[in-house]
Amino acid sequence: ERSTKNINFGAYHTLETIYSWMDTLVAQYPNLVTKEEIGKSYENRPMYVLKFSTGGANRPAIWIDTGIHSREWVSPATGLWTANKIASDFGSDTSLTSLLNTMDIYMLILANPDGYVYTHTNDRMWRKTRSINSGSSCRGVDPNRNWDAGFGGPGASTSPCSDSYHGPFAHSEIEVKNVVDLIKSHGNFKSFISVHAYSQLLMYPYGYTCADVADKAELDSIGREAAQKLTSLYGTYYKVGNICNIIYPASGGSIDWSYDSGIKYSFAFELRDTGYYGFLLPANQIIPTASETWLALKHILEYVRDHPY
Ligand code: PAY
Ligand code: ZN
Repeated sequence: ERSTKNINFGAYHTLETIYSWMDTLVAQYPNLVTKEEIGKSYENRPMYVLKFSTGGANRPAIWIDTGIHSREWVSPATGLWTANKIASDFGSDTSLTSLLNTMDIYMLILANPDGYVYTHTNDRMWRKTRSINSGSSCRGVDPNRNWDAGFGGPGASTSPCSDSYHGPFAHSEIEVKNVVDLIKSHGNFKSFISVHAYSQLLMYPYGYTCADVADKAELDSIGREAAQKLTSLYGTYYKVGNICNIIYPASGGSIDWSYDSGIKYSFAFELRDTGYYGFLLPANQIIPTASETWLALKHILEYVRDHPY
């Protein structure tokens, strides 16, 4: 497009356009939004988080990442819309405003920048990172099997050619390590939300085991209420449950790691659809997807705000 000022939220964009739009957002809302580089990707691209903060020092915070799997394009597209929504509603939406008066929100919109670029240039169906695997001609590690949470367990592959390859060791992927380092050094995250597509699910831990988490009852009820709000907009049906039971066992996932690191309100979304278009969700569904998802996100955010721990 001619200008990122007029970015079309109803279209899919390249990494370059998304990164330059971030600067536009920061310029438009300098008292709320900053852009911070959390490190570089394997191929040396910067990884940026958008931080929404009204001040304070190390306030309790909410983490939202999109695009960890590069082919799931509606995820970062929803992230863009959501970042703009948070910035533009601040000051007028009383609930969001009260939240931002006591908490910060961090959004990592492109959690797998190398993979994202590769889906634009070479292979639309690329899921993993782009790191070189020693002893194999197959590249990439599944960045949602690489976290130090049941690493190497069920639902992860030992084969570098697999789409669910867990990698040589936990946090081997610099993209994962950058997030782990930020979350640990910050030390005050209360919620961790990872956004994938597709399947229309709202999930909580665990994926590495089908055993219940200690907070299952609470997470399940938050998830159900959030999904109900999502459905209220257009009738989109979501299932709610723990990863292992409602999709499949999957070890080394991000929200299992965050939960086991003490971040109780850990959730993962699988956005639209249920497989008709799958990863190739038409762009005219981006804004409806983001709009309905926002209702669920807002419910989680408000719950976290109202239940300090
Ligand atoms: O945290 O979302 C989670 C765990 C389950 C996902 C995973 O395999 O990492 C589910 C898949 C995903 O979003 O990556 C589902 C999609 C449709 C796929 O690639 O199979
Ligand atoms: Zn995914």
